[in-house]
Amino acid sequence: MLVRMLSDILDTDREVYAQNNNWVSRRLLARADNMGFSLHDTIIFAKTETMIWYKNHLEAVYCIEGEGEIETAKDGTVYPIKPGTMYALNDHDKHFLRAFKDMRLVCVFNPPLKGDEVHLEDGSYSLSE
Ligand code: 9YT
Repeated sequence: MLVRMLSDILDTDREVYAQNNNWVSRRLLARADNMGFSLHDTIIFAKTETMIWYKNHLEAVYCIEGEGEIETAKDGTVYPIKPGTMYALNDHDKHFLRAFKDMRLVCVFNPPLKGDEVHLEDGSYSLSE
């Protein structure tokens, strides 16, 4: 059984800031935990826009606080995000993520992140070696 508090991982190497400081991701479960997915408690900071294209991963996102939107790159469809919204990038969908207020998101990645990844320039995470 794994039991962890968010407070246990703050200020550790499981707390990872985006290089542009658009978000901070607290990796509650990572690859070494051998669950087959990683689980993150992520804050997207207000007034930011992030281009994301997880070519190597599937991600599901559940919003528990804040307000924002995603816009698909393929056809410009905009989906509002508020507490209770879930979206799943089941087609590796390239998109823009915007936060109007700080958004707190629970994120699940398959395959799991190693835990220290930040976005590459193309908006992806590399596949952990
Ligand atoms: C929703 C999203 O993908 N935000 C970027 C950070 C990422 N989810 C992470 O590593 O927690």
